[in-house]
Amino acid sequence: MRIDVVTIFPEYLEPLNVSLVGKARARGLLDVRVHDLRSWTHDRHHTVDDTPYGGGPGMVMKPEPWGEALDEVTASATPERQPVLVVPTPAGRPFDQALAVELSQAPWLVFTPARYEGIDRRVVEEYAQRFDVREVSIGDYVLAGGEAPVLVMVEAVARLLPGVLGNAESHRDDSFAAGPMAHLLEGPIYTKPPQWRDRGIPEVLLSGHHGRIARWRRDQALARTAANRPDLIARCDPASLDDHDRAE
Ligand code: 6GU
Repeated sequence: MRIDVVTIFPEYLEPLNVSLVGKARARGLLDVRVHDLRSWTHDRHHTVDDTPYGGGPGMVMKPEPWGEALDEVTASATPERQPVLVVPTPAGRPFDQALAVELSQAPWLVFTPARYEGIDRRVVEEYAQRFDVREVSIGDYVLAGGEAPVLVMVEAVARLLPGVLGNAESHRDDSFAAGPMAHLLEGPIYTKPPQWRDRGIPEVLLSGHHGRIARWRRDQALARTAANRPDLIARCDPASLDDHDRAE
């Protein structure tokens, strides 16, 4: 997969050199290119913002640098290889695992993280005529810019790409993954030592009884989901939970 990011803070994307995403890049599974929006300005001050029409607080990102940047970055698009433009904005559709899976199936993502109050609306309108454009929010709070959301979305997408995670099974019981545990949060996990500060391991995990372990994990997942995300319980299919018990 190719990923382009156009930003006025290229250094904010440095974490894409680290850990899972950094390794995926080093292994050639992911081609990430970060671009400085100001390189598509032509005035001495590399101006990217201006005051909003109609008044109001803050500044708006000017359309011209974005237009030149996106024209150049997407110049190699073909009917067979179309980029999906991902526009981070608190006014976007909520980012979730289903959207991460969908984006992970695209050959090419272009992210346009904005600062200030956002980008002149005409930019989204213009590129929506040419490409699949997704305005996406990472949650119900306001950040100072879209760069941190890009880090979040790229990591969520990258770990779904073939070959990025060591073990293909690693996705299966993820919180929010599709399948029998869909809509349930993951329960608690344990490792050695078996005693730590007078705290032991739940008996069942030492029993070797896979059926009981699976049922216990499901019960823990349900209890945690009920406590932290009661909204998710309603979306849970009781029959598929029983399938999960039988599958183990
Ligand atoms: Cl994508 N951008 C900004 N600025 N704030 C946000 C967001 C995005 N998602 C949640 N808050």
